[in-house]
Amino acid sequence: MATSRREFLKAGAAAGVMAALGRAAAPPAGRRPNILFVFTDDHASQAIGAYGSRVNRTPHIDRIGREGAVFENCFCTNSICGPSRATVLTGTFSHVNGFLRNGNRFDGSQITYPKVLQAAGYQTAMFGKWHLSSDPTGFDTWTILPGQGSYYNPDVLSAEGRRRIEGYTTDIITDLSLDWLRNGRDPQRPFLLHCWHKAPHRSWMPGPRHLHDFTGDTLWEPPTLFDDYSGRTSSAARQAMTIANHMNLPTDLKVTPPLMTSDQLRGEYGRMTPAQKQAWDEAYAAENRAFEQQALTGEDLVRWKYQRYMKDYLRCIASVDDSVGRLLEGLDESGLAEDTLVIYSSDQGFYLGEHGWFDKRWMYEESLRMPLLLRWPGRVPSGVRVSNMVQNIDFGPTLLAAAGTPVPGRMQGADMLPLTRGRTEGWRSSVYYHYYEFPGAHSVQKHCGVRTERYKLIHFYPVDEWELFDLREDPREMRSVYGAPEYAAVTAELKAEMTRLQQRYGDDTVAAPGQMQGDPRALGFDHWQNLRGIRKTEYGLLIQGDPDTDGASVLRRAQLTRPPGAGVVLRGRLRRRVTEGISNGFLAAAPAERPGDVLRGGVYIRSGQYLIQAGGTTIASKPATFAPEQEFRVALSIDLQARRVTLDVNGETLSADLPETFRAVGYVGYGLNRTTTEFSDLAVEEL
Ligand code: SGN
Ligand code: CA
Repeated sequence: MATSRREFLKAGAAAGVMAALGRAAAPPAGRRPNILFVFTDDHASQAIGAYGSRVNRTPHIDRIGREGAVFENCFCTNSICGPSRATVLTGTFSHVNGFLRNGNRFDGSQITYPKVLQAAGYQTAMFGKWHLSSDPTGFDTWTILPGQGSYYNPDVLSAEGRRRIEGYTTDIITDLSLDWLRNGRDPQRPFLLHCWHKAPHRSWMPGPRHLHDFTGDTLWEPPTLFDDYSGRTSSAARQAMTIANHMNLPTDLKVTPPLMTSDQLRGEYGRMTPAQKQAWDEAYAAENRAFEQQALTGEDLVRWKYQRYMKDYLRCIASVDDSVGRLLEGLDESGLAEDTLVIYSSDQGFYLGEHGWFDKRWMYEESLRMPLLLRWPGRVPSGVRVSNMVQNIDFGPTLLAAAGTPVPGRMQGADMLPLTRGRTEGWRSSVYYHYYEFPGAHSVQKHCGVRTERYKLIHFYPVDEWELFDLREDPREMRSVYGAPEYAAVTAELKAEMTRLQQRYGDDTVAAPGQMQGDPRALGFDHWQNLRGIRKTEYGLLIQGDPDTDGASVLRRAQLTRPPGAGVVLRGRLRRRVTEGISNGFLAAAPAERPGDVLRGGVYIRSGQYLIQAGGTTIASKPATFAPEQEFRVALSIDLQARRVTLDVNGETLSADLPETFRAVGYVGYGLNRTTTEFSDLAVEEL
């Protein structure tokens, strides 16, 4: 049962061999290959024919694998958009390239594989979703979507500025790519062409050609659609990505009476031409009417949402598959196919209802896994399936090795191409993962972990929760065996392996839970995040937040007498403990199912404001002046009937609408950002 000691020793020795593999690749015999890299956003391998999809067909994407290689175990290092892209470009883990979470700004001065190719004489072009905040570097030509971009009639950015292009974005990115391929480049030099799609990202808006695909079908349902998260840590249960509770009807599910005219859709729907709107409304009208009449509840409603979600997601993929078809045909027609390495991948995987979820972020299989198909005629055998574990750190080194260009020593991955010829000697036998974006969209706790062929160990380190999965016995990861005596030896080996990988890759960004002073449990708290310390004082509690991350909170169950109740008023006092730097403090509450979705109100001294925040976003604020030493009397009223939240600090009040998802007070407590604050005891009055 236990992974042998030898496997781990082999993994240790592999480091040197892998580095050699990556760096010693001989320049290819003939011409340097062109590279066409089609990258999508959130395309799960469960929705690709070549990976055994049970829900759709992708003949053109599959063709890449049939004429080349399918990598069955390609894993993301940090399964979220910007970080994955930064890793692909630089061949490094997030802690090395500095892009830890969406919203960071990519440092474009660092070395990337397009820059190396450009310096080696390649023409380089980038079209589509970039999502790294800073402008692309290393490309002769680029046209990108701003931020997440739009599905219809998108604005695009290039070195010349911003413009709007009419049409469906997946088709537009394909057109831009084909146009450059046919007319934009110098045919004498090899090229790198990035065709990086926005699709099939949320909110899954199909293009006009595929609006009616799957209508009337009933798609296969994953067996874990109604997962209740027992058998795993509280971190798994405390997310905000369920189809049941976190998908919204107007934008995600395209249901809102009257049809699509709601405010929430004004952004995307408002961009459409009258003809596009008409096609859109016609596609959804009949099913939406039927849905409204049925008034579904409970599991039936979840099933309906799943079907609608999946159909839209797969319709977006149908356009992506069309795109791949057109690009491959473009290569065939121009006689370039033989000399071109084609790679298809997506920035991470995605949940297609598994565990009841959509979205990604977790180290669990569906989001960890990236699709990866690669065709290089004459150099990669056709129809080969590679089962070795590769990662997105390997993309850059592989493409550079294919071009016969030296791989910069900073890159942490290795050339994957020898694997397609069965040369697997010395390849890694474990992969490392680290996710940082918490608090953040979908409330997935920070975690790091290690995966071997058979096991996966995950550490939700800010809350010191562990999970261990035996993937052979439990491939769906429904039951953590962490702590089971028969897995003690495996656990010890995996922990040692994780430390070894952290040292090897230089990851010192994991905040040791041991750094936390005091025990929130002993003080009656049930949930906390980004906390560094807590202890009792004469005044009440001295609480220290993680100095590197916003959004510390420490909460206890509300235990109200009149559930679900009309609401609460929280009353407490707080005072500054530090006289320098950021200093702040909030009273906080959270819904029962999602203690990570904190609603809080209080003082923020650095910005000179009283604030109400929901999930880290400010929803009401008022300027204030603060004395160096000051005490604040704070009352936070959450009125579930009037749907208002009101803050009173020393008699100054401000208020805002309650976020739509806040339906019952499950937790109450304190919040702060990167500082140490002293709070009095909390009084909770029921409305
Ligand atoms: C948006 C989405 C989230 C998604 C993130 C990150 N919400 O915020 O569901 O997790 O992007 O996606 S949405 O309502 O705006 O669609 S990523 O692919 O860019 O990392
Ligand atoms: Ca993504």
